[in-house]
Amino acid sequence: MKFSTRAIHIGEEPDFREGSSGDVVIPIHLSTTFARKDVEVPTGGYEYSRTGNPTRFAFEKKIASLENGKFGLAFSSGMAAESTVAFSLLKSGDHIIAFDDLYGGTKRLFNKVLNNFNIEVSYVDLTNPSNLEAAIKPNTRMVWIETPTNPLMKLCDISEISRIAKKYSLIVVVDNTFMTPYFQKPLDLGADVVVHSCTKYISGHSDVVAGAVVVNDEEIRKKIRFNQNAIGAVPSPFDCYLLIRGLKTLHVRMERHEYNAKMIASFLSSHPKVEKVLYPGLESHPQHDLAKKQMSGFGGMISFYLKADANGVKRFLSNLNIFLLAESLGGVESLINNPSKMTHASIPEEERKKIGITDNLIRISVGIEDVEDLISDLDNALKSL
Ligand code: P1T
Repeated sequence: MKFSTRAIHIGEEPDFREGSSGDVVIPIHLSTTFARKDVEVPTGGYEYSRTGNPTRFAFEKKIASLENGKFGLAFSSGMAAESTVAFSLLKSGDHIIAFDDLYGGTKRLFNKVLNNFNIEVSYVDLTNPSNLEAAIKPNTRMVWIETPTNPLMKLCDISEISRIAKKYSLIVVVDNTFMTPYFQKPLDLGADVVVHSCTKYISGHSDVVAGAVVVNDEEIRKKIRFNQNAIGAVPSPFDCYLLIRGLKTLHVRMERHEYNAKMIASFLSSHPKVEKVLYPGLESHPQHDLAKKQMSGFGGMISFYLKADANGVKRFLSNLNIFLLAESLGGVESLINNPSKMTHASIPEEERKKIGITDNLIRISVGIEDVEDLISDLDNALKSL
């Protein structure tokens, strides 16, 4: 089955057995526990809802299928997914090589949580894969990347990074939140673990906080699965229902996010008040060729530098009517964010400046509204500068 057919049907095959109702949509199994007739045999394999829940399993099956992976695991947030991956696959004394541009919360997890467990991180510019080899130490165990990165839209070559990592038995984790499996499939390119903030495009409507992990390797699955239950950061059955519902329209939404983003990126590129636009779909993006090679689309996220000082940035943001000034991304509504003050404020100023997260950097999550309305909203606000 192709992507959109799987998005709609996998995990929700109707149950036609005697006494079943043949639901087309998986029920929301609210029961926290599952009764059994035999003390040794859990009914249908279910014991307790943190350990396993039919609605959650349906979501896990669907997201795994869409990532072309064998196993899916759901979590109560993207950060819960990331923490569980780190605590399952690393131990005290280990070293991570991470892309130097990552979601601020991921850097906070690395710098302020994992460091307390003696897990070390080096931030490396992995736009050039040979920088990976140079950063490997005897205790390096993991490579952690986002591509494109949040918020600078930098790419790294997943196949090449995975090829190098394999030589040194390093686990490659790819945060695929920005692209979603519709536009990029890291496992097919050689990565070991895919993580998602499902709060974004996977759910797609800004109404659920959740995360997911997809893997192919049984040993890796076992470790993460153990801690999914042991740590217990699982999503509720209702959240799983929303995630399933979101995935069914992922392909349609992503096409429209991208269509709108391409138009907006091109509008911004030629605007005199915009210094530079960062969008992998633009030929001016330094890694446009890599984007075409490893992604099947360019997505709905755009960052750009305004030609403005702090007051100008404030004026621009407060003159928007449709774009909402808010953290997060990937919903049907367009959002705008000033990373240095919002999503990436937890990164020390010096480090932010070093990599290019300056105060005039703006990130937009292009929604699926009418693109003419979105462009005229931006145009109006730019006129205030
Ligand atoms: O918010 P949560 O579901 O816990 O996911 C964290 C996360 C992980 N990875 C990426 C690439 C992310 O962008 C995020 C969350 N990001 C935002 C809230 C944001 O506005 O960038």
